[in-house]
Amino acid sequence: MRIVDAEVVVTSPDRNFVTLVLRTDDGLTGIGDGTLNGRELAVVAYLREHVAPLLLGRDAHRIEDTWQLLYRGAYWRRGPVTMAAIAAVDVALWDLKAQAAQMPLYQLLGGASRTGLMAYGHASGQTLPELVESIHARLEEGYRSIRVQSGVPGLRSIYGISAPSPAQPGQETHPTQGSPVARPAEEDWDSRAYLRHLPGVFEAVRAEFGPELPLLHDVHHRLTPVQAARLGKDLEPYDLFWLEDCTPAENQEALRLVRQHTTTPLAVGEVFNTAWDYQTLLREQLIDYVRSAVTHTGGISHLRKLLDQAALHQIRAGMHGPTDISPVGMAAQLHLGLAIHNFGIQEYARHGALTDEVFRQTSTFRDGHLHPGDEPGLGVTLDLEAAARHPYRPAYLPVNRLADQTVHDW
Ligand code: GCO
Ligand code: MG
Repeated sequence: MRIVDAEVVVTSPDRNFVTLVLRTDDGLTGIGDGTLNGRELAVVAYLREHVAPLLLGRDAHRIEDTWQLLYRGAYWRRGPVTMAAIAAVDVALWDLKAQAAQMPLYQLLGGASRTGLMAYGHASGQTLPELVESIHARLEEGYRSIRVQSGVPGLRSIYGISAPSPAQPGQETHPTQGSPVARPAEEDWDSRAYLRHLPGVFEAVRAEFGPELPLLHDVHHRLTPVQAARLGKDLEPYDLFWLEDCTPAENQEALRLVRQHTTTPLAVGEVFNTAWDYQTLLREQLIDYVRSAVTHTGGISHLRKLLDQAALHQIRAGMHGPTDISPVGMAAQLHLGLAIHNFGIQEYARHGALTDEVFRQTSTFRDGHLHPGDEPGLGVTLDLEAAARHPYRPAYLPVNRLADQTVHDW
């Protein structure tokens, strides 16, 4: 099974996606997601210019060897662009191998460890009644676990929610794209106002929905360790499933302080891209859930190693799954999550109808649980004609500022 073609497809049905398409001499096509929200074209160039030429003529069965070749062979290690590009290759190779074996991919990863993957959806509201309505809407869609994000009095936006802010056209022209330069939307932030407001939100949500419903919350890297410790303590009465990214996680040691002060479970790592980023967190048992996505962590091969290491510490997978993970990346993590023992929960934000036209999927969502389906491979096909109808659109993630205009973590 030799690789004869490596094509990088950029499409923007509801948002931008980068997909690697590998074709083999025996007529199979495998796909992998390399989408890096807001920096998509960096991965495209990395794949097209530096990776695709190395793949031509290689044996597509040699997944681990290809991974090591791309990782060690580059000399320069880690980083979101490199690891997203390697992920796209890795997932496309697993897709090919599973198609060649005529098995759904989860069978090659050890077979199913459960009947389906518990998924959580996003609810948010500027005010409490809007939030309650949003939770009801998710429950009606079939979700059985909910991430709760709330507006904060005095702040303009509900922070950290996944809908991309529309690009703000600037005056200048982009040097290579010829179109007006896109500008990131600006949001505002006040940690003290947030810390005062949030416990009351969870108190009201628990009063409305009762003790059973698993509730999650994402702090989006905004607090200092001591602030995060206080928030974790304040939220203990409301029994959160997890508190996510309470501090900027690249400072792994910060989680020690948080951990010493609260029993609220902690989830970290959507912005990490290798297992090495978790060494202190795992060894010292500072977190409860690993947030890494297949797409941002070097693919199934590398994330599997990280999750197996996490399993030794009773730390479970809570893989990142907003809409910037494409249906291809999501399918990869559904197969992985079905197979591993230490699966915890899967984030699941539904894509729009246009995305579903471009990426045909076999996965199902029933009674709060996802399943990747039983077609050979990943179970996702990319419709190249549909993809071509939606060209790349420049877009940035928002940036965030304090009242005095200091840039803060978004
Ligand atoms: C989440 C995330 C996302 C990110 C997004 C950035 O937990 O779902 O925080 O919503 O903001 O992936 O691209
Ligand atoms: Mg998050």
